[in-house]
Amino acid sequence: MTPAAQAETKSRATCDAVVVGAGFAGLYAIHRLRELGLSLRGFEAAPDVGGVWFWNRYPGARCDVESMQYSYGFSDPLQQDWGWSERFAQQAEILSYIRHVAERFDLRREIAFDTRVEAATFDEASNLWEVRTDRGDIVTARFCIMASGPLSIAKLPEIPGIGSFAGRFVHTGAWPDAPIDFAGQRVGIVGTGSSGVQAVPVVAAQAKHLTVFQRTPNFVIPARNRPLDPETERNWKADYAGHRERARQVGTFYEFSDRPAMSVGPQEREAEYERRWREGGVNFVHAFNDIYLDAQSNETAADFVRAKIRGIVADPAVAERLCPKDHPLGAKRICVGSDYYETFNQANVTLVDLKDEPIEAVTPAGVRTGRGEHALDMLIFATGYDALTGALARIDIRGRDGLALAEKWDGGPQTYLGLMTAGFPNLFIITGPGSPSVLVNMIVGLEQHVEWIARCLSDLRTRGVETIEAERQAERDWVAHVNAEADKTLFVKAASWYLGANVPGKPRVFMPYVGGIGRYRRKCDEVAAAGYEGFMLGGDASRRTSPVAARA
Ligand code: N01
Repeated sequence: MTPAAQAETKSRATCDAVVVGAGFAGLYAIHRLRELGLSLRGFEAAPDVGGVWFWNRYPGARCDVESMQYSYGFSDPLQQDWGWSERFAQQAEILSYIRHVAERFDLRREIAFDTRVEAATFDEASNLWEVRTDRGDIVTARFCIMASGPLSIAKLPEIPGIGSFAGRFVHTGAWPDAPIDFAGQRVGIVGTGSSGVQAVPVVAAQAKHLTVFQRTPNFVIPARNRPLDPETERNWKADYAGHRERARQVGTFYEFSDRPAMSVGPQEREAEYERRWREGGVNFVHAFNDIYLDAQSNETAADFVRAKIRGIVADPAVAERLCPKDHPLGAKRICVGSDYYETFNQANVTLVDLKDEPIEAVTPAGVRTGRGEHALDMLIFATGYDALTGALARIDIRGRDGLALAEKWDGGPQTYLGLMTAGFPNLFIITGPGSPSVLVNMIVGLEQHVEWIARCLSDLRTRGVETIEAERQAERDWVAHVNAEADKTLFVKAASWYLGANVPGKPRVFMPYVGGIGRYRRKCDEVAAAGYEGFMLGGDASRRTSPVAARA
């Protein structure tokens, strides 16, 4: 607790469940758990709903999952009423959608905004969690639902002198509300992942000069964004239920191939890549079914993209610096952009290759690399997140025997099914490590988690059970399975944020589950159907007078 909060406890309350975070996951959790009749308290650090879509207001921010797929599937009237304007929705439109959902289902009612959860402590005598916030709230709850997001802790690079910069600096993941005018400005962007790739062309179109500081070039597939055509929308809406059902097995629909890349000749392979490149989007990486699995097959796709870069970028030296060569295509999250490579043909854009000239310091006047100072008025850090574990580590979460989650996960996250972690009863994690999470359409993933948790809490109530907790052996087996599945793929061949490689000192563990959401969903359902196999059920709810027990 902050000193101010320590001085005064603002409010004390008791409820069935605390929900941390009011992005897509937290809002759906509130909706679903409210339907069960549970009393709830939600906390959100931002002033409003939206999660990553609240904070990622940087220029060019849009989703790379098609808008007809990137929306909730739990309400047919909602999905029939809402209309998207583009193939890939912009951040502002997605945020409007989330706000619409919050209003339509009256979801803000239980949520305290501008309030950050600082600690959650499990009390073994009562089997209750005590949750504390930076505003001095203390809430006692049977269940804690962590919907704090896998990509919500923006990571500024650890560069000396960062605070000395005389101009303005911003992180793409914590973008200010008021628009920033780049006209006449010398702007620097550090980072060329999905966020940087989206921001570069938009900033370059306005700024006097843009300097892009690139440490690792990424593979960028053109989005080919366009207005959503009414026929596509009509077709989707005519069978939305069917589409959603199929999405539950695959996450996002792509044109999945059943052929390995080397099973066809070079001309046919090239034609297939070309067709998908023209169509745009992540569909490109599904041209063959072994792009993520086989190094030789992957190299054919990587070669295709590198040839495109060399064809688009006029200066051969710049083109070469933009060509990714140190990791397989897709092993770092594939980027989807609009005119990204074309932007480097503009006279007002400079690419700085940090492999040639590493950043030494940020100075009051700009960025100093091994080759001199780049003078700047404004600096944008598109440097990513402390992914998957960052938001949980920031909260002082203590389970049995006072064990801190951060301490338990010191060598890497350990979960059973990505949903719970042993020693922390009744604490659920939505789209955390050990679940498909960031590897699938996030909304499909979080709906599956929320629905599983809702079913679980309903079952516990029916049985008069007070606690559910992952068994240590089940957790060990699951972590081993998650690692074994990752090791079969090329994902582990890149120093990516999936592995925590972007955060100095973070253990290198491949965190999301690559086994596919259909398979994962079946496993979760089987576990529940078998009486929550691998979980320990404990306590007798009938002894208690908590709201949960009262209704049991
Ligand atoms: O972050 P990133 P992001 N000095 O971690 C560089 C989702 N997303 O915000 O690769 C210099 O991918 C770093 O370099 P390197 C999506 O899942 C989706 O772009 O570590 N550079 C890298 O280039 C995505 O994957 C959408 O060598 C430094 C960049 O900063 C995830 O969010 C849009 C550095 C960080 O890239 C994160 O994307 C946006 C340093 N000290 C985001 N530290 C869409 O739906 C880091 N970098 C389209």
